[in-house]
Amino acid sequence: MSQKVTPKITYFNFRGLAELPRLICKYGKINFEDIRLNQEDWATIKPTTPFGVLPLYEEDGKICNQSIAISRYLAKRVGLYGDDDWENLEIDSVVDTITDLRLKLTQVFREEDETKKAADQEVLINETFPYYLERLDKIAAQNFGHMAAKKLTWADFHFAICYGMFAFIAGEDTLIKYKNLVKVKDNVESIATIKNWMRERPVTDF
Ligand SMILES: N[C@@H](CCC(=O)N[C@@H](CS)C(=O)NCC(=O)O)C(=O)O
Repeated sequence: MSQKVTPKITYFNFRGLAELPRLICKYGKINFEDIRLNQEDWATIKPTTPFGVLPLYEEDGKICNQSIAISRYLAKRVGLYGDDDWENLEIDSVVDTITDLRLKLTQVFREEDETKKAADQEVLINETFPYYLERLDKIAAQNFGHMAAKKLTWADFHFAICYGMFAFIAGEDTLIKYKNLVKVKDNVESIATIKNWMRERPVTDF
């Protein structure tokens, strides 16, 4: 990838929404500046950003937000995309579905009313997770341990990152029965560049 200046990924000191573009860069050996803002710096910078949210991706004086769009762009560059439009549709579709599930999880976590939060968490674990994970597991089986296109794509990376969040809420024991999904995660985490990144990245809770 030819680039005049080292690209920058700006986010907070979390894995969060920046981990997918970071992981894709690590996989594709795209050198990038891993900028992690504290709240004070963010308050200063926020009004200068396109939509007042992170992560941001900067390259050659240009800047863009939206973690999934950024990830798709980077995935194309490093060969983590499909071979045709249909494969790309399959990949995008499963990426968005995984994102839907992650959003359901974060909604529960942001709930401030403790009684409602406990009830919502119950539904999440007993209904929402099984509904999504059973279906995603079937997709992973049909794709031989991948989320789409029967090969390694950025959708696998997205799932591998979200797996940690899902396991944190539902418990590792609950997820272990989705054997094909565990395979997707293990596959990604066994890639040498990813293994190295997981070892060297800042340790954060999420
Ligand atoms: N859909 C956006 C969501 C971005 C977003 O909500 N970012 C949050 C952090 S996870 C943020 O910047 N919050 C700080 C703020 O709103 O001041 C994406 O995927 O990039």
